[in-house]
Amino acid sequence: MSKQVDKIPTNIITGFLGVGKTTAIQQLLKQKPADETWGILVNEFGQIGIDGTLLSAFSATLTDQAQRIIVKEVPGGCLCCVAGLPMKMGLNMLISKAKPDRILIEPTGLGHLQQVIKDLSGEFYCDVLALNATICLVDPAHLNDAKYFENNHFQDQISLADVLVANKTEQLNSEDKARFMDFSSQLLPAKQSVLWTHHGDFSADTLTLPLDAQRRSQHLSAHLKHSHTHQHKKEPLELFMDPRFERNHGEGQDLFSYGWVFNQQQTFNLMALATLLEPLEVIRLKAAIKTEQGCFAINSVNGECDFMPISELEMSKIEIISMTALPWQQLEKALCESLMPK
Ligand SMILES: Nc1nc2c(ncn2[C@@H]2O[C@H](COP(=O)(O)OP(=O)(O)O)[C@@H](O)[C@H]2O)c(=O)[nH]1
Ligand SMILES: [Mg+2]
Repeated sequence: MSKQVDKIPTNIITGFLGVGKTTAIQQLLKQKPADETWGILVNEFGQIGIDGTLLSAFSATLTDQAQRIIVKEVPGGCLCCVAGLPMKMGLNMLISKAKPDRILIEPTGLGHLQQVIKDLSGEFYCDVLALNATICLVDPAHLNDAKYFENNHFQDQISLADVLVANKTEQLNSEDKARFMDFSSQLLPAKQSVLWTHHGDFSADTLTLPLDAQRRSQHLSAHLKHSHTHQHKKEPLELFMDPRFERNHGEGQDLFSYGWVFNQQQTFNLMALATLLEPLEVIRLKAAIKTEQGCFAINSVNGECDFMPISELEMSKIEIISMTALPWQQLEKALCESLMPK
């Protein structure tokens, strides 16, 4: 007699760079039943991977649930470009090692979502995963900002979503609120649900809503029209080596990423690093750092920089995503000058 194997309910949590996807996953993890194991697959545009570190540090604070949260990171490029081997390896490892009761996937804010959905609902995974609603977070203020609104990825994410979540709503003015209401009510086909929240706080019941197969197939055929033309360039920037860190640089989709991973012995001076990073006006900056005052997560979206204490880290990681090429040598020199003297 063949054994019935339950498919693993899986959701993609999507949205543009810095909109609050990782924050939403943290809120969902708080609602995880203590006897369930959840697997989280995170992919980042940059090469070094920080969300995985932050999610693991966060799950360690959830005392009851921590041991049943498994985070797997797939750094380097958008999920569709690494959707081949690295993503499948990451996902397969999650499925086989963690045997999760539920999977949440956070693709980079720039991935070609259609391809990811197609792969996850294709023959390779259809017997293993039950792909549920795709949940897209949007900062309603971005509807009035051409940098976001005219971006293909931003638009794709919204049209492919089954559930739209307006996030960061606590900082909206009434004009932005009205614009979002208007916009979301006119979307066709209509969304299964439109939620209104801040700090990614919505009910985990949303995860059980189904994926709309019709929406998916419409977009898969539309997708054929605009083919996959973007490229990711990975340049190691290995002009000279420094034993204190490794550096990474990536380029693609009109964005530049710069990352540094410092070795375990290096500790930053918190004030010096804050003075360096806070004025940087880049589209996204993420870091997990060791300082003389403890460990911190740094999150900056469009120049708004936020430092949050976190649990112990093995090493410091800093990643910057910019719409223009940055003078990375200068930045790197300043980062090194912000290290505590040995
Ligand atoms: N003001 C405000 N900040 C938020 C909200 N949600 C997330 N953030 C912050 O936005 C930054 C980026 O969030 P993150 O979850 O890392 O975004 P992701 O890049 O989409 O994963 C972090 O500093 C979050 O604390 C919100 O509703 N309001
Ligand atoms: Mg994230």
